Amino acid sequence: MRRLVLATRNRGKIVELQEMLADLPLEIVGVASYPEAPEVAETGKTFRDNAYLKAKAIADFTHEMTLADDSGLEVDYLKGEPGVYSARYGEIGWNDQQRYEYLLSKLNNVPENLRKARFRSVVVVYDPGTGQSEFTEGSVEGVILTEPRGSNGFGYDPVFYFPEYQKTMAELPAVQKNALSHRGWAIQKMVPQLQKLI
Ligand code: ITT
Repeated sequence: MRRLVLATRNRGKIVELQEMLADLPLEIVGVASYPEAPEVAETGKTFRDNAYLKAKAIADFTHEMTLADDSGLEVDYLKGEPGVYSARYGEIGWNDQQRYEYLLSKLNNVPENLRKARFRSVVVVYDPGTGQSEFTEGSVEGVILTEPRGSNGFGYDPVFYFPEYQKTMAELPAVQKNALSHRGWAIQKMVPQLQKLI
């Protein structure tokens, strides 16, 4: 069976990606299986650039087909912040809760109609054998709440609200999040590409 390395160290992403890709005839391993693999600096200005940097660096090290996701939250009132800086928003060393509380503090007293936001994900699969890469994207629209709700998922999920479901991303069961999330859409589009590569 062909191996696919997930070029991510984010536990939340690893769990989701493993669930989403479980039906494919692939041996899926996390980058943690390669303890000497490099830490990849996300120096790109776009999700696409950073996804490619991660996939290529890990594939060059492992010589295996590699999938990377670069994703983040764009808040309209904050002109697209935190965007590519979502994982590094605020101070170094903060946890997810400290980061979303920081986001909420930036939106203090901002009315609901101005709290629109979206999650975006760019997924890339890089094949070191051919040097080819395939990109797919997904996004999902929502509203930033004033207080967190729910404990599923990770990152900004507790403050990202879907008006049509009347739930935050953190109140959705994993199966439902995976079916409608930014990463879920990007992976659904990537599956046919992966099937060609297998
Ligand atoms: P890797 O680079 O190792 O994959 P990372 O967490 O640094 O892990 P990114 O640079 O792509 O990954 O940053 C994505 C950040 O965007 C992530 O840390 C969360 O803060 C946020 N994010 C992305 N997808 C999310 C989701 O489904 N739910 C909540 N927050 C999400």
